[in-house]
Amino acid sequence: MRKIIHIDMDAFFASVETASNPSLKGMPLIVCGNPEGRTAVASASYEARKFGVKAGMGLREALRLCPNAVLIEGSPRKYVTTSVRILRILSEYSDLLELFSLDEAFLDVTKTEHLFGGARSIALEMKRKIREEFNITCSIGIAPNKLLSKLASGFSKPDGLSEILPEKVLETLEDIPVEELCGIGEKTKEILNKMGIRRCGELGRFDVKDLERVFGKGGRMFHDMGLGVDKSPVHPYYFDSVTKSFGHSMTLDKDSNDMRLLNRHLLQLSEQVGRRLRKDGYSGRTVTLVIRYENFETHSHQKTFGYSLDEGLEIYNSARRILRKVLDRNRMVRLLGVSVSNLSRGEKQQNLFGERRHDSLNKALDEIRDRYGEFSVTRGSILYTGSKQNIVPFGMAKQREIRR
Ligand code: DCP
Ligand code: CA
Repeated sequence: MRKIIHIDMDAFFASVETASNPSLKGMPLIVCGNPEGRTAVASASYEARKFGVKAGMGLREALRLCPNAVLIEGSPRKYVTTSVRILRILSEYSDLLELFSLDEAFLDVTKTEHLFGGARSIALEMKRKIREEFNITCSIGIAPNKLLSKLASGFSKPDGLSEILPEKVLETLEDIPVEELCGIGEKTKEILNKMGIRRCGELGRFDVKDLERVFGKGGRMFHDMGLGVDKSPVHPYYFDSVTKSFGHSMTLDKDSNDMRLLNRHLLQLSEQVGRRLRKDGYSGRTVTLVIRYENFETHSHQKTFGYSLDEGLEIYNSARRILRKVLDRNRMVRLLGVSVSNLSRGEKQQNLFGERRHDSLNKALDEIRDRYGEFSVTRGSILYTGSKQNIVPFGMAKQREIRR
């Protein structure tokens, strides 16, 4: 039986702001993008939530509900720094640490909990350290898998700590509305409700075949979810892989500089690389193109993405762009090679609607690093992919506090 911890920072952006300016403590606080533009609520303090203010809500509506709210234009860099520092604390308790979004992480402590007096002690210690170091609170769930630990962390927010014991799983799930499970979004909920399924208990007892008829492969996953079954592993962020890259190269039948022909070969190579990556359960962020000219002079060029690739077409698109940029068209090409490196391992599972699961950590952090000033948080589901919530863009302007 595994022991998984899910940790979720309470009102994360708002808490970080309050921690850096304690005079805000106890006030209804809204962190948003540029308050003078069209923006939405990114994070609302619990005091603001009492008035009905929620993340994703337009600022105008939020202010109608809570006219006295203090507005703060968010500073993404501050949240990323805090997030990374918090991660460091969490990583003291297990190597199996997965950042699920900027302020949520899973920790598999199955093999390490005994070193710290059990998962509960770990949770309490993490809470204490985060409070002492950052003056912010978090909510923690402990359970035999990710699905249930994420559910449990929401049981008594803010500053909560809840555990779902293996023998209590079904009892706990029985009356919980299906949409509280991570991965059951609005659309799925509606379809399930129409089928007469409102609670997890009902979902777990529903005929799998009927669910499969409606949801295809997803049917079984939903059924499992209703029973609290989730085998997905905690994907560690830093995957120290022995395999460093996957690549293919080919010597052309005849040296050529015909772009159409070269692209055709690139597509074929990219498809091969993608297939091998997927077969071995890898994806990678760096695409490298190797060009050898007729005189054996060999060049390699690469591009690194903020997310992982494992599909031929994506790899091809990137390789083709590199080729277009770097190819010396006055020379004949003898060999082409495509490889993908910067690998991480983990199932890239399809969601119901065929969307891809992007590594939320990489995405969140890289997007901010690459284009500071724009910030988006993608919330994934554990098993499939997440749908994008409202994106709150932050301007480049310095953090301002607007008192109204
Ligand atoms: N976020 C955002 N835009 C959204 C939702 C969230 O920019 N539409 C950002 C701001 C949040 C952070 O992501 O502080 C974490 O999102 P959560 O949904 O976990 O919200 P909070 O941490 O603010 O609150 P909670 O205490 O409910 O976890
Ligand atoms: Ca949170």
